[in-house]
Amino acid sequence: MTWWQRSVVYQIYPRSFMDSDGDGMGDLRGITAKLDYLHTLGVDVVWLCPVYPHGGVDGGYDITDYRGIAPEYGTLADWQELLAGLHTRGMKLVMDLVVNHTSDRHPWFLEARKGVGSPHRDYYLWEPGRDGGPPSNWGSHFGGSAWQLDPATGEYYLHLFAPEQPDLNWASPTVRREVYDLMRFWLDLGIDGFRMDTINMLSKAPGYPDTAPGSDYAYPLAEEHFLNGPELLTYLREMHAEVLSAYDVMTVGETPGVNPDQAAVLTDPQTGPLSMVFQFDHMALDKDTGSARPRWTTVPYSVPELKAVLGRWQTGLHGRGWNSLYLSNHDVPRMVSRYGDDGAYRVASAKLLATLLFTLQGTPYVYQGDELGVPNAKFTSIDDYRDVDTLNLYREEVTEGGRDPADILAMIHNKGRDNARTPMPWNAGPGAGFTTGTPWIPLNPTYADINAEAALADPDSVYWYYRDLIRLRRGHPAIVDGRYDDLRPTHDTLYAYLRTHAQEQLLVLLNFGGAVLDLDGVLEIPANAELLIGNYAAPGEVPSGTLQPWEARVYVTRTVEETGTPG
Ligand code: TEU
Repeated sequence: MTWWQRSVVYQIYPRSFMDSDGDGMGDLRGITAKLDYLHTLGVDVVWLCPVYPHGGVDGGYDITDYRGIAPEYGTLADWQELLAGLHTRGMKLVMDLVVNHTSDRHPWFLEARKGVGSPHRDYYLWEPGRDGGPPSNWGSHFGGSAWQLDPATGEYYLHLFAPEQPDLNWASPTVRREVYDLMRFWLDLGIDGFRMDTINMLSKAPGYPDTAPGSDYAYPLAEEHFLNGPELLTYLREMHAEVLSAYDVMTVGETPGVNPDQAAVLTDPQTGPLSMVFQFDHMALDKDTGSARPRWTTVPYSVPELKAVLGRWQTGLHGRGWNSLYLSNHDVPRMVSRYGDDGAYRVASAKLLATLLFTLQGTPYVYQGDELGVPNAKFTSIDDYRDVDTLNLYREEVTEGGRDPADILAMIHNKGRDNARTPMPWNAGPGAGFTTGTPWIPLNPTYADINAEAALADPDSVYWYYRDLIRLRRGHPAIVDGRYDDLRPTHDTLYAYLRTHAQEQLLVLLNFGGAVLDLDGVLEIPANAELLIGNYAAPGEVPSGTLQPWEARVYVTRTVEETGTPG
């Protein structure tokens, strides 16, 4: 097993983590000031979302300078201090690599748009229009056409995200060399890896064929024409050979729409260009796929389906590749609101979800604030939102489409990206201890009750449970390396699985939902089972045969010493 297979990663969204200078925005010195908080939690790696100079359109994912630090975050010296602070504590740093697109204010694009003869022209993807409109019907992730007319030349450029995020032309060897150079820049400064933004969108289908409409919208997302495209593996293998193979680093590719077989190729221990992927199958469980905008809809998810999806990934990659484990990030709602119960069972369900994350095979990712059980923000006024994706939805549906604002706000309450982007609640004081100024986005309304100071003072908090789970994971090879077997795949609320390794076997029991579950006739807990951790019962205790609402338990049921034979 490699260090990154044994690691737990903590994701920092820098503008919302900690503000050290009172401008209302998180910054690097703020993060450095909180490293002991992370060290106590026990995480091994920090993934830092983009801190580079940017165009201000997509929370830093529209980069104008790949080798710099945005002024609101500090300086390169501040960044080096952060890196040193992590390394001194035995932690590592993973940076965000956003190279499917740049900002339209990146010098490459400013040059490219000067004219069809510009030496930088082919850094981007330009096409003539068709019948007085865009070259194809591809839609952007953030709404509208994925093609933007450049009036100066009469050509369109492709942007899979906002118009201010033009896609790079990966077919150009010059572009690829530029990317490899900037990767070496950070690697040579001593970072420990990259999280690669939308990395399986690099290779687009030749000719940009139209996609089937599938909905009322004029510009559907043409995923089949840009996810896992024909040259993707060639590019990633080249990147690995030219750059990554020279460093002991981890890489995690953000890869929507991959299946376990494709992920196994990407992360094969011998030949895979990446360490692991972020797959999205479990992110689709609560979508109404039949609707016009599935991504913005919410239907109750089914526990058997959750088990089927996670199980397919557990068995599909076992021994063949490596997966990440996550239930939230800066793009999706808070996990306790989405998969748990952020009302009466907020603490219990946050702990249950963590138990799931930390006992499956893969590298777990903790998104900032989830270790406190922070729920969705659910702002009641559209003025409180900042995310381009959310504001575009509101404009298209309410301002232009005439729909009831209440309906659209309900969608945003469930699925808006700003739910997870509110400032870290450090304490109950002004600015939640995040800032002495005015935060760039309002605080989560729950901060007076749900904050780090309160969690640290409460031995039963979600935070300490996370710390215990991280320790547990470290001490049990069955969690990192063991086989996974789902014991009751079709049960409606019980998620019960074994993790089996040569030296031991663990049994995990998770009661999804607010109902008490009598295990009699459902599943027998072996007589020798020893409780390692639980969100109701304490280690060593003999708990009852009944699971409380959102109860989670992890047992060890066999060790080599007991059976004498490795299994
Ligand atoms: O996200 C891209 C991505 O694939 C998903 O987040 C998806 O596009 C989105 O949820 C809509 O379906 C990455 C970053 O994580 C995100 O913050 C950026 O906005 C985006 O890329 C563009 O860089």
